[in-house]
Amino acid sequence: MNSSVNHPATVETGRLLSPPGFDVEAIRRDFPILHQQINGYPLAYLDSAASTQRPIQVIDAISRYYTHDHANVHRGVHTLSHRATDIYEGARESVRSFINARSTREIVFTRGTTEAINLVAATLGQRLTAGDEILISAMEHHSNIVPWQMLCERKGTILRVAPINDQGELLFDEFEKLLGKRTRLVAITHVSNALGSVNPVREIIASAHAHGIPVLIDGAQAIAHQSVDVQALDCDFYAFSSHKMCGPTGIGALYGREALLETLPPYQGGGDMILTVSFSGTTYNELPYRLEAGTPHIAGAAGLGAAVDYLRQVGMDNIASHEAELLTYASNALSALPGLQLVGTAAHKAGVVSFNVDGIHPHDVGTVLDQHGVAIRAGHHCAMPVMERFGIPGTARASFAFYNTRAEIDQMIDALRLAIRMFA
Ligand code: 7TS
Repeated sequence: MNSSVNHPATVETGRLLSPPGFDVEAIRRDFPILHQQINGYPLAYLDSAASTQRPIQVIDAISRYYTHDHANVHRGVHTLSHRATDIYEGARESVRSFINARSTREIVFTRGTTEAINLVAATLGQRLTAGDEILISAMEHHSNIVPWQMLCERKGTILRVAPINDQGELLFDEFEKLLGKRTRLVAITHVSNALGSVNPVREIIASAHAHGIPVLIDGAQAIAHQSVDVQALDCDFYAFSSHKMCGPTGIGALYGREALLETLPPYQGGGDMILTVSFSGTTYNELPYRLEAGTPHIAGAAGLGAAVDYLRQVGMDNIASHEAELLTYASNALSALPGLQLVGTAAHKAGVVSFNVDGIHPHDVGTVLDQHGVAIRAGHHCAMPVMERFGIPGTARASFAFYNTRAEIDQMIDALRLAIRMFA
């Protein structure tokens, strides 16, 4: 591993006050994609909430897997199949340890957060009946809304939505009032992708558990930005995507408490999820394989394992403090611009800043920024109910990762000043 992440913080990067032991320039050297010009400007990649970039260690792990080790898993007697199985199961162990799950039986590989939530809706959902309730919040991504709406259509279950305030914070009292006798699951995001709000997930889980209700946490926007300990949280399910944590696309995981996963019926049928098949009946495999039908994304797992190793080397606490610093810097600089409103001003926020500029459509903001090398996302961010709550069609959104710098935020602010002058 040619990692440069263990270097002491000898470089004071711009005016960035990096945490001790954290050298952002050394980290950036691990990310080949960051070193390019876009429209004549250095790329400022401020769209990590949509997808993070990958360090060379992850790219190399995937390339090494396909160059030396590829075969199908869990079935071969030959050497390559054993190697591929070791890599795939090794990644499961890395993920287990990263989130401090008790056992690898609790780590189910999926295509990502979306599939992880759909898996729970399709399996746990089978035993729900008309009138049972699922409780979500008003700040969910479509992935944590639509699977439940589809379940409601199939089963006659009812979707309850805990409201948020004008800052984009969950109204905890209102949430608690909605925990009822028919609530069968709370499904709530750890961090809002559109607003950046960090939910008080420990309190949410404790409160739901006091009523005997299991909790699914959508961890898509949290997993790469703070340390996550599923045992300390005491959650029942935790869903996340590899591509939002420096790993490849097309893979992610569902953590599930083993005792609860054991009660779930199979999700999809096919190879790997069975022990025996005959026309007189089929027996299912043990966890987690029972919930992973078919040939999995083995190369994806190789990359995800490398991504987890990389994040651990950088250190989740370093990542959280560096990003908190960027968030404060960006929020202050944006608030000082004329006609700019921040959308989402929760007291506890992650590295996401959503905003609107008077008289400029968010898509035009995005286009002008792209002309200046700055990548942000514009639109509803797959959270249309959030936009409806704030009475806006969309926002411009900058989102940060540990490889971002203050200089990139300055580049965005300069381009925004220009946009404001252009559209004035
Ligand atoms: N949940 C949250 C909170 C998200 O932010 C996203 C993706 C998902 C679920 C779905 O993840 P997937 O990997 O299964 O697609 N969020 C975003 C975003 O903010 N911009 O692009 C994708």
